[in-house]
Amino acid sequence: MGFPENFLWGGATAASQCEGGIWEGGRGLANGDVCPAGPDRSAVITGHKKMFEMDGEHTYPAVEAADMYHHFKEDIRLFGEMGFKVYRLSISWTRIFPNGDETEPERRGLLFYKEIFEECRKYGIMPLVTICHFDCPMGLVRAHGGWKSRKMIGHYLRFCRTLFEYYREYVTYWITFNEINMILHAPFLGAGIVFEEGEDEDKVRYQAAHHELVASAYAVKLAHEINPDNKAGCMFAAGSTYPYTCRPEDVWEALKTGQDNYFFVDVQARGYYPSYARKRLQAQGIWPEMEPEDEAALRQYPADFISFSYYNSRCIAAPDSIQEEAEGNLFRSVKNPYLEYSDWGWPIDPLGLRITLNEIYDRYQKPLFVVENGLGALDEPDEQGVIADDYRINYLREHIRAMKAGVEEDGVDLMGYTSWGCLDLVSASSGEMKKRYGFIYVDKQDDGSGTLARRKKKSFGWYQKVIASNGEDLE
Ligand code: BGP
Repeated sequence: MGFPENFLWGGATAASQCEGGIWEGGRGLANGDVCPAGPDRSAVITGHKKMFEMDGEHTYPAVEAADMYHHFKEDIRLFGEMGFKVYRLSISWTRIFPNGDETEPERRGLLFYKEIFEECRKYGIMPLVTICHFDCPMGLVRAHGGWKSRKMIGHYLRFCRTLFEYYREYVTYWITFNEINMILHAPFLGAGIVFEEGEDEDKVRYQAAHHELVASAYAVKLAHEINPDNKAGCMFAAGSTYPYTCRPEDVWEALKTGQDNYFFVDVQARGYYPSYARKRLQAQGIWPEMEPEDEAALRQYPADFISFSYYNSRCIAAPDSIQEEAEGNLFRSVKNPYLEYSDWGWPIDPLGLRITLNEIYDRYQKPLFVVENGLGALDEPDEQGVIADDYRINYLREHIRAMKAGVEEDGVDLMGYTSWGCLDLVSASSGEMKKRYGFIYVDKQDDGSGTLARRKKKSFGWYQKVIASNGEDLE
């Protein structure tokens, strides 16, 4: 009973949010580098303000981030001390192909990740690699407008092939794109897209989504060809959509919003565009342009597993019912009066994780992997430097309990759990360092000050016990 014996406990990060060192090792500029902190961030990440290089007026948190580029040995040692079985990380595309269109990879970038994987191996930690986590070479943004262009498929697959071949003996678990559905909500961050004046934004979004979906299918094919042991999964920002009331109009609106979210996984896991999407996109005149072989590729190479982030559920009301809006993971939703909210206004809903697990498993019947979950909070060290993050422990405990019930009582096939930002890093939505998720505190402040020293929070020892007991000891 409880979690399966080989359950994969661990933590997750993304290159652009933790590495820094953006001018080192021959690395090229990426979209995440030019997303500033502060009030302009939202317009930049949503593709409504063009920022192709850094200017003197803004600060750019990805430049140094948590400086994992120089601290990775210490960081992975700490992950090992916590007992991680798996570490989810992403590979910075521009460390391997600085401009995105080179034919030969950059050796220094390849060696950097090889060292990371060797370090993981020392502690018996299996890497789970996100090939593209909010990452697009600026060279390809300038040349092609990011994923607006079909040309991206070829560049992405060259990147995939390089990784699958070079890291063949280190990595067998891959995720093709992080939160692929985020292309609808943060198209510059997700896919290097900036809208031109007068462009039909939804048409652009769904065309770019189609390119990513086809690229993802071919990546699955390539992963299997290069190493039959490879497992390649899809990944989306999940969280069940609740109707605000039982009024049928609210239920209908919630169902439609849920479909918009499941659209990507419907294609990646089932292998075809669902009929609701076909009808709606055609009715709006934004059915994507396709090559004749695309639909066959989607069918032939579905994802091996479904991974997702879960931070909160969403609550949706019919447009004619005006309700207070809630924050939460770049999605708009209505404030759910039954839930508590985090320091950043995100709802906290552990049972929602169990509901979400059931919903996804019922829908696809494929192995699932929770690859992000956690609480972004203000952590203040006391005079002794102790960070007593009991609020984080409480959040994680309740979510792990809900997940356990999903496995034990509902029979969901769950491979593992990697909590988000196991080490403090830059927030994707706000660009802040002070929105912290980690078990490990990083002394880096929003004004750029700090020694970058690492310090264990109270949750560090707690998670260590959770892992050692395979999720039994949650106190
Ligand atoms: C997801 C992303 C992550 C991460 C997380 C937390 O959307 O995949 O990259 O950042 O959310 O969100 P935030 O950093 O905005 O608090």
